[in-house]
Amino acid sequence: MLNRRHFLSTTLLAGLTTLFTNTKAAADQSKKIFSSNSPPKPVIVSNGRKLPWEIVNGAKQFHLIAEECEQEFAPGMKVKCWGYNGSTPGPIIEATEGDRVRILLTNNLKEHTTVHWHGIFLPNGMDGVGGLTQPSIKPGETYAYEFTLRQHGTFMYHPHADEMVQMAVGMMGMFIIHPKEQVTNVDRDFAIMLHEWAIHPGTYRPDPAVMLDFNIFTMNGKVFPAIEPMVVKTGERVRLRLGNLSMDQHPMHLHGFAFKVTATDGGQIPAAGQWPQTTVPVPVGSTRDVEFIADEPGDWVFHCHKSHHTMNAMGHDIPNTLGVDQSEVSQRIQSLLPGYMAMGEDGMAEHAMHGKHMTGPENTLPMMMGDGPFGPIEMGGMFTVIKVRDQLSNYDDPGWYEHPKGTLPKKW
Ligand SMILES: [Cu+2]
Repeated sequence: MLNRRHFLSTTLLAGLTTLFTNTKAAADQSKKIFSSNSPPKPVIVSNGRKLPWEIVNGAKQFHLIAEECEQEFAPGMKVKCWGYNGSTPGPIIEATEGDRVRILLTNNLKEHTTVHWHGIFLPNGMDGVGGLTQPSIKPGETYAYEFTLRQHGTFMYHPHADEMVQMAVGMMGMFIIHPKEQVTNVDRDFAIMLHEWAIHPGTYRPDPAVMLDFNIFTMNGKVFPAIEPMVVKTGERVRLRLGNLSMDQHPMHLHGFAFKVTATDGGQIPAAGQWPQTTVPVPVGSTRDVEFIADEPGDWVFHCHKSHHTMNAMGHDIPNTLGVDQSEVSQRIQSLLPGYMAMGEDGMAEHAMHGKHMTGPENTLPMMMGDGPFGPIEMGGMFTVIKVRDQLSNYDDPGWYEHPKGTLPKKW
């Protein structure tokens, strides 16, 4: 017993020491414990794309194009954004520790830009800060960034020029660096960029002047139910890589499992420092990797726990009319303010389908949408489903979960 206790306290001490020394040492230590020879599996990008590369002069060469793009957040809503290579977020850059990478950035915007490699260790001149480490890249120009990847983890890219505007309208992407050897055996490795937007009902462009009052919340540039579900086989180890360059923290909550936070954009967290959680706050300007074993089949929800972030197209400056009979009032206000919509008398659910049976403004999604096997799900925005199944022949959407007999709540 004494020996065991001694062993435990030494292990704990070793863990804590590692936590506060440098991340490289921590990564080396965990490699010794978990090392396997299988190469890392490629990351999965629901609704997204990866940036292709080719070897040119001894480096993996990628080509990012900064440009305006039309992004469909969900059927019924197309937004004029700025992004990379035709989408926001831009395609994921995926590489391996030790790679020499060369990333060309062509600026097809009407104003200057740069690209900063968030969290990545590199020579100062490659850091992409307009005015400080390089001149801004003018419209029509192409610059080449080149460096060797010295770490692994989940990182991001975004402009460091007119940031307030360029990030508010969608210029961002994720940069995944795999370890040379797989550190833990992850079966399904999903990358999700979280973002929030101020798109006033009836308009087509995000408003970069808004600081707090966002009304559209996306995962990889889509809102629920246009977000593809994550499909997993029972027993598989799942990693979710979450990135956030929006103006708010997003507390991302998983149903059915507890996960451990295994890494941030600062590096890998040694086992002793990995907290079990069901909600991981993803702070502004950071990434979080979480891992869990999907050992219970079902349709499990993964969503932001700020309840306004699982709604679409919501105006937040509405009066509170819970408990108020307003059948006449709404009509009178609508004659002065077309498109006016008050909170419901008994709650918001009556607005779930406002795009369907009430006339909403043009290019504006219902606040809550998505039908499940039992009725409307009454969610939108930053909300998706992880579908865990015992039997899978491929990872296509398997449809809704069929609950075994006796595992549903009974009407009493
Ligand atoms: Cu959120």
